[in-house]
Amino acid sequence: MKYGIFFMVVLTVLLFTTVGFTADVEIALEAELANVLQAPMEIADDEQASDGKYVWVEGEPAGHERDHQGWVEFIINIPEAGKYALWGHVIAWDGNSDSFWVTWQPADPNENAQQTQNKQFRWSVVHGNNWHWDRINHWLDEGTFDREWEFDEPGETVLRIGGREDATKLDAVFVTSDTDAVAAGQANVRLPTDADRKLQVEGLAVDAKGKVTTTWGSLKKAYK
Ligand SMILES: [Ca+2]
Ligand SMILES: [Ca+2]
Repeated sequence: MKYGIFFMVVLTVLLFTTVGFTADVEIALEAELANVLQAPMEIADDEQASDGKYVWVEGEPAGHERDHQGWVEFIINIPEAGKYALWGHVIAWDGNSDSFWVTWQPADPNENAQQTQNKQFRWSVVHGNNWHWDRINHWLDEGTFDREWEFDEPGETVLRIGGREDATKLDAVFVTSDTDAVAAGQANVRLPTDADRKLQVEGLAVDAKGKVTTTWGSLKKAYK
């Protein structure tokens, strides 16, 4: 009997250890529930989008009238140190509406890429008129390469996705510690579920700071 309990404890510990070492961290975020929404980035409706909404800097396909303006910012609590990749659920009509600026602190510096135009932070979005997943890359002069971010410790991080070419659309973001996957199917990407949205909103309430609370108030109004 004593041994029975002993083995059950060992098995339980082994099981949790195995799960702990093999499971990827996966966080699904709704773009329109971002902690900060900076105009002219705005929330728009599309019944094909996750939860019926997405964010964009409104524009015509070849408009370029409001490039390099507006952003969404997500405060993401990552549960463990390590490398991470990001996927965006997007629409990019054409070559004039297919890019964003992306920084994720503290792995990236506190740099306003819309001002510095630093190509390290330039995301070339794969084209498509229907919602599709694209792994966030950096579009350098040498080509376009998948990005990964390394965090030395768990905790609060700040992801900013800023407008580069107007009319590029962002519906949702998927955070994963699987940095090897190059196709969405391999990366186990998912659109946010009700549980994900609840976590995104309530996680914010727990961590809210003055600035975020204010922004959230106005965003909630816009979201209704
Ligand atoms: Ca372009
Ligand atoms: Ca959405």
